[in-house]
Amino acid sequence: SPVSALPVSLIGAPTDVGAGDRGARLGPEALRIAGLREALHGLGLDVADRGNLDGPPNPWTGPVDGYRHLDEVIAWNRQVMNAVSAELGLGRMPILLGGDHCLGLGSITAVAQHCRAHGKKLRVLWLDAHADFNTNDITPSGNLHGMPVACLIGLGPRELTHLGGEAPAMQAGQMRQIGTRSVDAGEKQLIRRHGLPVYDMRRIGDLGIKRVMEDALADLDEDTHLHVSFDVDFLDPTIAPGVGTGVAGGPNYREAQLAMEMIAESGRMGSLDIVELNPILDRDNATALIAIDLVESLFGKSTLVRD
Ligand code: B3U
Ligand code: MN
Ligand code: MN
Repeated sequence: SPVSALPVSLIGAPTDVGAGDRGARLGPEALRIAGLREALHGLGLDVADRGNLDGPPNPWTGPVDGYRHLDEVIAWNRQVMNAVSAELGLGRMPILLGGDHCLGLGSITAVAQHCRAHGKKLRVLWLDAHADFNTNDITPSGNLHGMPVACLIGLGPRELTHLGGEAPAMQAGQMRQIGTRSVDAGEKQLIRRHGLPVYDMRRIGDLGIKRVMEDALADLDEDTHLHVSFDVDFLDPTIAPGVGTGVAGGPNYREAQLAMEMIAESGRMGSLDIVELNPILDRDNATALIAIDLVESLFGKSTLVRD
């Protein structure tokens, strides 16, 4: 039985303007073909597919001032922010189908605005191999999918930090990063300076995924909106090869599934991103299928024999 009573809305954002590889623009269709809507419907949820947003094509040019495709990233994030806002306004749970992870900025900016307007607390779970906490002076690539977390806490170009009008959209302390294992040198310093809470793979090894998720989900109450930003490269690449920047040493199937089950049991998830799926690099859409399987767990599919 589904944990969420909220109806859900799928929003496709077919772009890879923030990524270093092309192919994440095909993510929304791969998730649809693998049966995302049907899977959620099968859990008893009311699911509407809003189709795909429209935005500029990927110009595939180099970085300017440390940013690749900044204008295009701004345009796509505006579209995403408006679409996510509209669904939240209708009392529905937006599920953003990326697209690369630069879109987490638009999605979470909308969620943070919604929380401010309704006096809700915000907690963001960032499930990702990467911290996505770079800025233009420290990025090794100029790719904006490596920068959305920095933009969310007010570090970045004004058009992105102020996407929702005010900046910052959120505080570092409202986020919990989980599964982190690839962080650039400058990014590490910035994480320390801003006190960004990170449960990296070493910590998952030390404590186990259960303790880590208990910590990351601690002190949620009925006034908390939980946003889950699921970068598919969170998963170990042996089970999820269809991503542009896979990093060895990630959560295995059962660890990821338990994390999702515990999020479902918190009962607080109000919005979700599924990003960085790259079908061009996948085998037989296997990564889309595993992502959907884990999203079912996020929505309450249980492995308990007696529940
Ligand atoms: N930290 C690197 C690599 C990266 C970040 N996010 C992804 N890759 N997917 C960068 O380019 O910022
Ligand atoms: Mn990411
Ligand atoms: Mn990543």
